[in-house]
Parts: sequence; structure tokens; C-alpha cells
Amino acid sequence: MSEKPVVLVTRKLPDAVEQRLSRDYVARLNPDDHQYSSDQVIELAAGADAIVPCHTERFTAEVIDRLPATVRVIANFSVGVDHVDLAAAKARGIIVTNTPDVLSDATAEVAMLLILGAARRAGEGEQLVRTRAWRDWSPAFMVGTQVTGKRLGIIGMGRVGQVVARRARAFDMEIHYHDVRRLEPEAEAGARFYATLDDLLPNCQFLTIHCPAMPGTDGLLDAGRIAQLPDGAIVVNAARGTIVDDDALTAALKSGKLAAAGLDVYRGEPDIHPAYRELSNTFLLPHIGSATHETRDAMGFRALDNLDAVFAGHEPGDRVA
Ligand code: 8YV
Repeated sequence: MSEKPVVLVTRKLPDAVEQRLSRDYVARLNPDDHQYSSDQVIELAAGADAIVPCHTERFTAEVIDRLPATVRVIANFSVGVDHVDLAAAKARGIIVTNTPDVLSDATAEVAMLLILGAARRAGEGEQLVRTRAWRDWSPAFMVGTQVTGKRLGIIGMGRVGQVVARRARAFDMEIHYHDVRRLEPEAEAGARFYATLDDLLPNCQFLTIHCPAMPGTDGLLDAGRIAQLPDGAIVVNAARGTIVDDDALTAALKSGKLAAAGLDVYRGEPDIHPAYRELSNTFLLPHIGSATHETRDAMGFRALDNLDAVFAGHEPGDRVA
């Protein structure tokens, strides 16, 4: 009988990660990358010591309650853990870990892409070229918003927010931020802190969201808060779709209150609010914030480091419950 712990992996992970998993564990892989239902996860976890899921699998209190008693750890292949009911996991004594740090650069790259793409109307432009609808040029053609030198508001100045601030400084953007905690002056690097969103929002020609999704941030960017932004502001979200009130954001994009939005994440994705597709002033990506070869490998290895720690009897580095 094998002594190695049994690990259920819900999605196809990078080859190097799966090789290490298969070397060190009895790995139940998903080579076809089917998305499992909750019932399937519960069924496939029979006798497993650990699960390595992605944000595509939801671990509600009900799912956690039905997991086999053998499951000791949920080692997420994600930094976000809004898909896991942490209190329920804790109550059952299941350790939960995530993969912070390793995806900050990749996600910040996508935030910059969204800022630039939304401001410079990249979605519309690409569509024109691809569909052969580009017929002419004139000084009035495809005029967008300049990014250089503008005021960028950051909601959530954690790991990703701080990298975005550094990248945005290369565009001479002025950094303004709100977080539950003020950074040390060295980490702030001249960024201006606002203790409340009400104080921050009127200063944001661009606004980018980098706070975690949790009950307190659900629908955070609602109609009232959008109204506090300057006219013609641009909103970017590479964090989680639930932080935005879609009806409010789409209404502001329709009315011209906001010039544009750049989105990588959506409430209910991939079934997104239909108005996002219809509006021409949206620049839309399919949740690819961390989708680089380098980062995917690093996320997998980080999840495995957490698993290794648990099964060696140590405290995992990235324990969230
Ligand atoms: C990941 C993410 O691709 O890590 C996160 O929280 O949002 C993404 O960048 C995804 O969650 C993987 O499970």
C-alpha cells in the first residue's frame, strides 16, 4: 500500500507542476480539464488527503460539510479564496492555503493592459482592423484618453496594488490609494493615502480595483461611488467581478459619466452582464490576470510547497484557514 498522500487536482495544471505532484503524491489529475461539479469534487475526493482546486470550484459550507473525512487540506491554486467558505473549513479542521506573491507581477501587467486598452480604445480598434471595417483615418478618428501623467486611484494597496503603482509610475501617473491600512512611507513611495473611499474617489481619473472579494466588498463600486468619480473617469477591475455593481457600471458607461472600463473579471463569469459586450467603451479580457507560463508554474509550485509543509507536519507558509 502506498504511503504517499492522495491529492485530488481539479483542473489541468502545468506539466512541471503535475510531474512534481505525481512524484511526491498519489495524484488524481484531470488531464481533460473538465470542470467538475461540486458533487463530482466530493465523489472524486473519496479517500483523498488533499484537494488542489482553482477558483472555478466552489467550496460552500454545504460542500465542505459533505467532503470525505480524509480531506485534511485544500491547497488552492489561486490567491483569491472567495470560492471557499473559510469559516466552514476551519470548523471542520480543514487547512486552507492560497498562492500569494507569485501572481502579483502578472496581474499587475493585466491591470496596466486594461488601463491602456480602455483609455486608448484598443478593443474597438482591434475590432475595426479584424473585421475590415477600418476604412479611413482622420484627426477625429479613435481619439481616446491619455494615460500619461493622470491620477490613478488604487482600491486595495496589497501585493498587486503596489506592483500596479510601480508600473503606473513609469507612465508618470500620480498614485492615490485607499486601503484598510496605510503603508509605511517607504512602501508608499509618495502615493497619497485616503482613509475613506469617499475621500479617494473624487481624485481618480483612473480607478483600479485590487482588494479581495468578501462580504464587505460585494458591490463596493456602486452607483453612489461611481457618481463620486470625476466625469470621464476610467474604471479597471482585475480583482473580482463581485466588487462591482454591474448595473451601476454599465449605466455610467452608457450615460458617458465614465469614459471607459477595462475588465478582466466579472460577477458570474463567464456569463457576464450582457451590456458589457454591447458597449463600445469596454475593453474586455477573460480572467487572464495570472495566465503566464511563469506565473502558472509558480502558483502550482507554491500550492505544492503548502501541501508539502502540511504533510511534513509543519505550518504551511500560506495558510488562510
Ligand atoms: C487565477 C485569480 O487564475 O489567483 C486568483 O485569485 O484570480 C486568478 O488569477 C485563478 O484564480 C486560478 O484558480
